[in-house]
Amino acid sequence: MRLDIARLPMDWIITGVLAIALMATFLTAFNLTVIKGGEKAEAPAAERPAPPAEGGAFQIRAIPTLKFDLSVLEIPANVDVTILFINQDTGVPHNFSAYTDSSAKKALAVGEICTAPCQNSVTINVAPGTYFFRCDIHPVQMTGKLVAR
Ligand SMILES: [Cu+2]
Repeated sequence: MRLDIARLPMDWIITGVLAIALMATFLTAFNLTVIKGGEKAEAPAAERPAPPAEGGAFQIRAIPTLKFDLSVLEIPANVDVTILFINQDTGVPHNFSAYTDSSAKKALAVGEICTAPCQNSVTINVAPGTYFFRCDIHPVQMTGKLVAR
């Protein structure tokens, strides 16, 4: 009788230890999966520049590779317009500059060149019309129309 009683808790202990070991294995595997998943999910977010401070801002992005996200940027005419330039073409320097036309001889605004991830802004005020914008570093690949109405 005593032996049986002494044996029963030993079985529980062994069972308990095995159960804990098994749970620990699962929890470790689960935690690793969660951490890996979290890293994967958060990596792009960390690379993403902060959103514009105020809503309704005019913005244009440089995106991979050597592209603007817009080929036409429409803005209101005869008011100060702030254009936020967001460079998301990681590791590549770009800027946003606006000119009266595609000869790019007369600048309306020349944005600061920055290497992604980065952002800056320019302010312009133009009469209604169709103008030209480009990245001054990549004047062949990165161009578009600036339309003021
Ligand atoms: Cu560029």
